[in-house]
Formats: sequence, C-alpha cells, structure tokens
Amino acid sequence: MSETSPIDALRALEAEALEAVAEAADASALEGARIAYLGRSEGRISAILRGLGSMPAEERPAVGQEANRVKSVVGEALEARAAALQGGSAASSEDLTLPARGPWKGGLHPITQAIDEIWDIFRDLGFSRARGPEADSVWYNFEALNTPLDHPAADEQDTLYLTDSVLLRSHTSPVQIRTMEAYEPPIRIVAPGWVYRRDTYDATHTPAFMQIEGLVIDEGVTFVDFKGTLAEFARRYWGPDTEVRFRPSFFPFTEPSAEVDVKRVITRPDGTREETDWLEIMGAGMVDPAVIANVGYDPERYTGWAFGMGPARIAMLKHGVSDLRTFFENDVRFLSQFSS
Ligand code: 2NM
Repeated sequence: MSETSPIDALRALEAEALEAVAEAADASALEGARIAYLGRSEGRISAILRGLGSMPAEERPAVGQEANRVKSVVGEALEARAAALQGGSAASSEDLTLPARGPWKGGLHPITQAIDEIWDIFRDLGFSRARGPEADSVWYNFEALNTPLDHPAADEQDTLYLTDSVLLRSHTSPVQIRTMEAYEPPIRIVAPGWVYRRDTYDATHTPAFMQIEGLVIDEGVTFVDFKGTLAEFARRYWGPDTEVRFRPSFFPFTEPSAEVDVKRVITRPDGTREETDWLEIMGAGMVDPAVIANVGYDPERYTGWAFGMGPARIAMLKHGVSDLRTFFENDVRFLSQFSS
C-alpha cells in the first residue's frame, strides 16, 4: 500500500478547487466553492493548514509552504471569477438599469422649418403652393415684372446670367408670372424656393438663398385686404400681441410698395414682458397694373397684392442667430439645436 504524500493531496485539492471555481455559474455557487475549500471551519484547504501542528516536524515546513501557496492561488481564482460574473471589474461595469440610448435622429433644417411654418399659416388662409424653374428668362425674371433691363437689379453685377437671355432667377416672382399666365383669377399662391444673386458670402448674404413670395389677384382686392392679411400673418407667426407697421418703399412691380415691420412682445419664463425693436420681415405692395396687363389680365377688372420674404432672415430673428453662414455650414452641433 502506498500512501499519498500530503503534498500530492494538496495539489489534487488545488486542481479540484480551481475546477469548482471555474464552473461556478453565479455568485452563490461561487460562495459555496469558497466555503468548501477555504471556509474557516469546513474548508478542506483550511483543515490541512490547521492540522500542520500534528505533523512530523521535518514535513511541516514543506507542507505548510505548499498549503499556503494553494490557499492563495485558489483565493485569487475566487476573486477573478467573482469579477467575471459581475461583467468585468467594478470600474468598467455597465449599469444595466440605465435607459437605452435612442437612435440618432435627424431633423428639419431651421430654414425649412421657417418655410413650413409660414406655409402652414398661408394654407390656413386659403393659399396654394406654386413652383417654377430656377433657370428662367429675362422676360419672366425682369421684363414681365415691370423691371427694365437697364434697372440696376438686372445688371450683371447683381444677377447671375447663364446666357444673354437666360439667368438664375433673382427672386421667385417669375413663378407668380407663370401662374397668372396658366390660370384665371382668383389667384392665391405662395411660392417658396431657391433664388440666386451675385452677392459676396457674409453674415447677411449668400449667393444662393431661399425666398418665399406670395400673390393674391381677384376682382375687388384692395389695400385693406393687403394690409389686413399680412398683419394677420404677422400676428399668427410672431404672436397675437405683435404690432405691425407698413413703411413706404419702392419695387418696380408694386405700387404702392411697403416694407413690413413687426414689434414682438417676448414673455420671459418669469412672466415679465419685453418689446423688441421694429424688425423688418418682408417687402410687399399692390401689384402694378402694368404687371397685370403683361400676363394678359384686364388691369381695369383685376387688382392684387404680393409680398416677398427671406425665411433665413425670419429664422435668424426668431432664434437670435446673428450670422447667416451658420445655417449653411451644416455643423450638426449648431443645427441640432433646432430640432428635438
Ligand atoms: C417682393 C416685394 C413686393 C412680388 C410681386 C410679384 C408679382 F409677380 F405679383 F408681381 N410677386 N412678388 C413682390 C412684391 C415681391 O419681394 C420683396
């Protein structure tokens, strides 16, 4: 009969303990393994250490050293397994109760939002939407609009010509001319779209920008309709307390012409109210009888009014943006402020 040496018994115990630790599937199984091998009263490795005193003196140091080595190896394995069961070390563990991150959502550009809000109001007032080509003729962009080609707006310094007679439209008014040619009154349209001017890119100008223009033509349309409808638009857009002012101006295609200004009333979160300065929001006027005649309508029978505004300017005033270029640089950190 050969007796197993205490050293061999310890090595077998080490292998058994490490296997039990590796197989522990959860924290309570792991605690069971700790108690079975390293527990103070029942642990089999602890029992060997306790029994050292009754061993022959010459065996004691070697067995004691080996028992302590096995104890620390098994102790480290227990700690490592406990950390693995927790999903990593404490510092990098995930909080599984946190709500999941939502998908990365896109949003409408602030200028698109302004066009949509402006359109929503005119739609409610009975208007339709119209559109037309961005490259158009000098007739549609200038001459039909009572603007002679020697007018400064028609100069090559201001307008981007593709040929002698074809240009990139400098306003959306050619859409109004084309709509009047294609339909009989009554006309109530808004025309949003890109327009182009030979401008230097700076805080208030871009060579390509959005415009939204509107036109009403019918029998018996008066200056009262013109002023009343645009004042109603301004109050719906800026709030019911908004004051509206019409300042005399000049456009070749309207007579009389006006710049429309608003004075906004801002209510702060604490309830206090503050009025802004007068802000210019659009140009407008009664359509010149020469324009009405140019599209083949009878200027004795039909009258109307029109307006033009820049949704980028409206968005700048609404959001307190001071540099137009931020709208075109498409920095998501800037743009994401305008959608939720
Ligand atoms: C503006 C200002 C004033 C305008 C006039 C017309 C048309 F075709 F009826 F003659 N469309 N748009 C107009 C009038 C545009 O923009 C500042």
